[in-house]
Amino acid sequence: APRPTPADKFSFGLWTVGWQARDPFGDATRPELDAVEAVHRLAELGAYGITFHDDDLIPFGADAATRDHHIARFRKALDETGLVVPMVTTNLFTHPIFKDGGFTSNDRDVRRYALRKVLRNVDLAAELGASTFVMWGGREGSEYDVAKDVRAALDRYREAVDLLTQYVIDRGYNLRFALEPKPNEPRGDILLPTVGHALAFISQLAHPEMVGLNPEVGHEQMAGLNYAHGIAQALWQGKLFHLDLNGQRGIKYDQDLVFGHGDLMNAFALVDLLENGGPNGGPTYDGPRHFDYKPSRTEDMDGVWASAAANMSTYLLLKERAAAFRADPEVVEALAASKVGELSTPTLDAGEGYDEFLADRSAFEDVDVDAVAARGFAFVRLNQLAVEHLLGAR
Ligand code: 3MF
Ligand code: MG
Ligand code: MG
Ligand code: MG
Repeated sequence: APRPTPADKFSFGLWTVGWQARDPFGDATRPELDAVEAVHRLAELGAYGITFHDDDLIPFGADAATRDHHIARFRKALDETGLVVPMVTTNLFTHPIFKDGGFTSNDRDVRRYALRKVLRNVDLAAELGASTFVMWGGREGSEYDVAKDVRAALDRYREAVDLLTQYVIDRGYNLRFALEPKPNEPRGDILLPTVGHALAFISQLAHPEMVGLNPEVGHEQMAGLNYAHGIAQALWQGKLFHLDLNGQRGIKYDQDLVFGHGDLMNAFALVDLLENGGPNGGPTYDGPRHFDYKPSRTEDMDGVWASAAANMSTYLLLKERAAAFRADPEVVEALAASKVGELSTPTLDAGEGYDEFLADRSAFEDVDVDAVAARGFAFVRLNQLAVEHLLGAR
């Protein structure tokens, strides 16, 4: 497999390789991982960045001296390795105070506390040079429809995000926010459950240009949705600020498997989209290729590092396979036969208004509907070529 280098822009959450594999039914299966060791090991594996929640680095409730100590050690490790911090995020889900949410808790004291926790962490993000601040509202939701006024919750969510964007503007920070949708878990239902909901929410904000998305593979797939489609729409709307790559097998709990260890065909389409701009070579994504996965509970520490490496090598293999797919003359011919490029041709002629369009008999009156309906699109042949490239058979 190809060896990753910092130029590939792979980054990992500190909470991913650091996960001790505690789950709702079982205790930790692995020891604590020191943040400094995580930085060194990830750098050795060829990553370029590391991301974290405030509480991953600094224990919740630590005093100022302890906080400074943890930040200083972490900074030193970054300096020693050249690893960067492209993104920072806040934990508003672990501590019991957030059991009914942070920005949208029914309890106003909790909302004020949550917002202060985030503001403090926004300062740290700017200090460490991050350009993206991710917000996953994992506890912003409910189990009981009668207990949550969703419209009021969205007002409070907007109020919080508007305060944060104004703060960043006034401080002159080079920071944008990225909302991370998720349909459920740990709440029965979470607000902003999908890419589409989050995009619609952003349109209601005071500074929509400063807020985009951090879509996660598994989160969209938990809702039965097509991740590559969601990413394509986020790119189309200029809202793909960051992403969480991992693997998920179907509509079930959030599995956080290694990237590609779920829907591999969709991962192939995704990498083709990010790297080549998709079928017709549209805009690509040049931000971090960020992994938010969990080394499975069955793994020891060797397994943790093997799984971290697996994320990157799967991505690079898919990138190679996607390039080979694009370069294959048979694929070029199959794409044309399937009229994939024709979708980029505007439906109306240049300068054509509805008067000219209505006068064009060839568009309607003279159409041989049965003949047009009989044309096949040959999509299956095209997809089989993708499968063959993916399997290394071409
Ligand atoms: C939960 C997640 C989160 C977010 C993280 C970043 C713990 O399902 O995906 O990871 O990615 O909070 O903001
Ligand atoms: Mg997740
Ligand atoms: Mg997940
Ligand atoms: Mg995530």
